Amino acid sequence: MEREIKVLQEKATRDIDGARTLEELEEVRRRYLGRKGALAQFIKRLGTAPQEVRPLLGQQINRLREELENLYASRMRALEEEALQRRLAEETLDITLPGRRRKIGRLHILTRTVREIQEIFLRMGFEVVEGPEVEIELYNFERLNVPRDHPARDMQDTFYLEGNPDWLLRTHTTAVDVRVMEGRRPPMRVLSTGHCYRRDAPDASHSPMFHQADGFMVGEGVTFADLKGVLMTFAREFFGPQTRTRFRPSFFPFTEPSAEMEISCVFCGGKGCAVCGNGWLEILGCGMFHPRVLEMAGIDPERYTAFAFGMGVERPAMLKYGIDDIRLYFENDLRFLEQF
Ligand code: 2NL
Repeated sequence: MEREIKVLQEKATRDIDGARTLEELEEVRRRYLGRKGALAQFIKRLGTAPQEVRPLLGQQINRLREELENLYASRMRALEEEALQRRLAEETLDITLPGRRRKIGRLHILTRTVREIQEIFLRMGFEVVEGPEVEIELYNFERLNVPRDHPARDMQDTFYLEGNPDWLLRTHTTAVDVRVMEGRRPPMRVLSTGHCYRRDAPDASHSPMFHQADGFMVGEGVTFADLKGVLMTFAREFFGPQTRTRFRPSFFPFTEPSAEMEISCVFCGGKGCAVCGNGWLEILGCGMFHPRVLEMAGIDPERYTAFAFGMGVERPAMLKYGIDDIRLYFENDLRFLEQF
């Protein structure tokens, strides 16, 4: 039996040291130190041993139990420490790491351009207004002297809403100007800005939704010279003081005379290049109110005169920032948007 105790000691020691987890260690403990374990079996068998060796064997068994219990306890501590270290390594919270930076947004370049245009006109005494994007023919066309058979009023060119044949998406913010005039007496200096819609297939220079700034000034003695002064000032404020302007005759149903304002090319300075061709870039349409437009607005054309202008926002911004495709504005690609 002494020999067996020796074998058991070696085996138990090897098993305790070899336990890889707390579960394995518990299993080993039950096998040797448990109520039905190997040591308990020895105690039971002690009764069958010769009387004279019993005390010695009992002593050896007790010593072995003590030794194994100590071994068990220290292995347990080692495994617990190991588990703790593993958790600490896995669940570590490194407070020296820099925080995750929250991306800061910005206003869209077109929103900023609209605001810049608004500020230039505000400095010249204009007030800034906005109005509905769904309009009726009265404000979008009729009051502007656009004839019923004009191509702009065709389904091909304008978005009409289902359900009511009179409703449409405004094709210019000029409609807002008309609304403003309806409820007021001159003098007035007003700029309207916002989205407009036209049935265009998108390409590098067309978008079915775009932005406009449209303005007018009504008063006694307002002349084409006032128009030129205001619009030349705008051009220099927006494109820079080196900018030259010129006015070429044009036609709009709501103004007479009508003109287009051109600026010296922002790329070549007016010498002529691939963008401008002849050195000039068309920026906006303008003119003196047609007397019928004043009359329909309830303003006496014998007493008052007015000038007006309308411009897109996308194209001037493309020229100013060197953007070569209008679709870039609306694709929402951050690589584009973040440049401004
Ligand atoms: C263009 C041309 C224009 C106007 C807009 C206007 C406003 C009123 C009365 C008369 Cl209330 N006219 N606005 C005048 C001439 C031209 O826009 O090419 N826009 C992009």
